Order: sequence, then C-alpha cells, then structure tokens
Amino acid sequence: MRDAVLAILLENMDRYVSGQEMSRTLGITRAAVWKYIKLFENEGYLIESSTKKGYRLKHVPDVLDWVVLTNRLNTTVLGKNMECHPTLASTNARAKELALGGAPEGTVVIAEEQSGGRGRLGRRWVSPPGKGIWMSIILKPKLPPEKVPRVTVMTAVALIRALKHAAGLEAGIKWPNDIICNGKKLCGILAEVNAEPDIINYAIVGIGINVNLSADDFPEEIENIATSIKIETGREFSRRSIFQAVLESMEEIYLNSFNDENFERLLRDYRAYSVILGKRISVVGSAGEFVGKAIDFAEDGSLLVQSDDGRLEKLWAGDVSIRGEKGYV
Ligand code: BTX
Repeated sequence: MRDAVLAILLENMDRYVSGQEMSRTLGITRAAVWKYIKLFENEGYLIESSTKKGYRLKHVPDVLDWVVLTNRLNTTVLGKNMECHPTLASTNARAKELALGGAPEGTVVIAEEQSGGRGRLGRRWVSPPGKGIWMSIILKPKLPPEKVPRVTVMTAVALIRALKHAAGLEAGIKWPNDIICNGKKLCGILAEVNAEPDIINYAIVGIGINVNLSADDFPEEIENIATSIKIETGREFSRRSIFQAVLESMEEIYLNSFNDENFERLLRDYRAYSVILGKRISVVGSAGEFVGKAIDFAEDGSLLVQSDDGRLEKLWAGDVSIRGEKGYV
C-alpha cells in the first residue's frame, strides 16, 4: 500500500491530489493516507498539505526506491523487475542467485552500498553508501557465447550516451570496461556470463557509476585515478535521472543493435569513444608486460596492439590490464 500511495503522488508530481480521491482509489481511510504522508515526510519527501486541496509532492529525496526509480522509466524490458537493497556484498552476486532461480530478463538489482563490490580479475570496487549507482542487470542475449563481449561494448556505449544526455558529460571508453572522464575512472562494468557451448543462459552486467562521490569518498590508493559526476560537473545529480538514462540507453541498443549488421555500427561508436585507440599503451598480463600501440578493436571484443618489437598482439579482456604510457590512460 505504501508503494501505491507513493506511485499516485509521483504520477501527480507538482499538483494536488485530494486525500479523498486517494482513499477512494486505494480503498483505505483518509486517516491511513495521512499516516503514509507522514511516513514519506520522515523519509525525506517534501509534501505540501492543504485541507481543501489535499497533498502535493514537491521534492523526492535521492533514495533508491523501486517506485521512484521506475516512475516514468521508458523501457519495456530493463527494470521491469527490480530489487533495491540498503546494502549487499555485491549486486552481481545477488543477480546471479536470482538468474539461477529463473528471474526474468531485464531484472535489476541495485544497492545503496556494497560491502564486497567486485571489479575484474578479483579487484575491489569501492561502493560507499548513498552516492553511487551500484547495480546489476540480468540479460539473456540470443547470441552464441563467443559473441558475449558485445554485452560490454553495448554497456560502454550506453553509458557514454547516458552520461551525455543526463549530465552533459563527455566521457570516453578505456578498453575493455572503464568509462573515463578527464583521464580518470568514472564508471566500471563487470559482465559475467553463464553459458553452454552454443547458448548464453544469462549474462549479469554489473555497472558502477560514481555519481555524487567527493574526492574524500575515495580511498587514498585510488584518489588519483577515480572521479565522479559531481567532481566533473561541480554539482549533485539525482541518481534516479542517471539510472533512468542508463537503462533507457542500454535498452535501445540491446533491442536494436545486437545483430551483426547493426553491431558493426555500434562498434564504430565504440571506436570513436575510445581513449586509447592510436595511442601507446602498456599491457600487463600473466605473461608479463609490454609496450605498444593500440591499433583496433575486433568484432570479437579483442584489442589489437602492435608491440614495440613488431608483433601484432590480440588481447582479451579477461587476461590483461592496460595503462597509458605515462599513467592511468
Ligand atoms: P576493474 O577491475 O576494471 O576496476 C577495479 C579497479 O578500479 C580497482 O582495482 C581500483 O583501482 C579502481 N576502483 C575501485 N573502485 C573504484 C571506484 N568506485 N571508482 C573508480 N575506480 C575504482 C571495473 O573493474 C568493474 C567494476 C564493476 C562494479 C560494479 S558495481 C555493481 C556490480 N557489483 C559488483 O560487485 N561489481 C559491479
């Protein structure tokens, strides 16, 4: 019932809804409606009350509540099913449990805070409470498993477009899975897949977006390589607006660009947004370290690097990390 009352207020944002109308629609007493209004005010919602006109929602706090996050979300698949948690070890781990239990495609798991947020190759993803978007999306792409890198390509391009649209930010892609702004890491993507020889059962796309983090929210070891939307723009954003832009932009690509012909076009955008293509980079992997020039991305998701000693190396996301020759990018 709480969610239904909140949904009505959000639908009528900035205009009055009478207590009587709400009580009739929802089949509860006007006193019960009033109790919910008080509850929302305690949660940080700003609601104007008028004995004659009823209630008017004036301000929505920056909370991760599914009613708020999905209100006016313009998608048909992504976010139709959602779990919001105050805290989780990792949204990817929770999404995996849900996927194994048969959760539908498009299910989103989001948390205010992660205590064990994960990056690639066992690294940690810093996920403090209340300031970021730490979420995972369950996808079931109809692709053979070797084409799974398309999921990361799609997500990276979607993030770039969403950041531009919702925050006016020009960001770039550092292969394979980082979104960079002014040489620092703004978002990370962690795609994990469960597949059989010829089909993908599900893919979990983990996305971390540093929205309203300040410099001192980052631990010392990453303060020089990490940034946030707030640091880059000088202002705070509602996580809802960023969340919705990301989901809408991802869905647009997911539903339209996964076939071979359209994917080639998407890859052109991915190349255009790349911050490493044509640059000298240093490659670190289990087999050692070398320096070379980033030449191209192949359709299979690999990165082609011309090493300084003349070899053409094909790199896979699961095996290596790259750095700019003189620093992070
Ligand atoms: P990655 O392995 O490319 O990046 C991890 C590295 O990035 C860390 O070693 C550290 O140097 C740096 N780092 C850690 N936290 C942050 C941060 N908040 N901002 C900038 N740099 C940071 C990138 O892996 C993939 C990250 C995916 C995170 C999402 S959050 C939701 C989902 N759940 C989960 O456990 N992971 C994903």
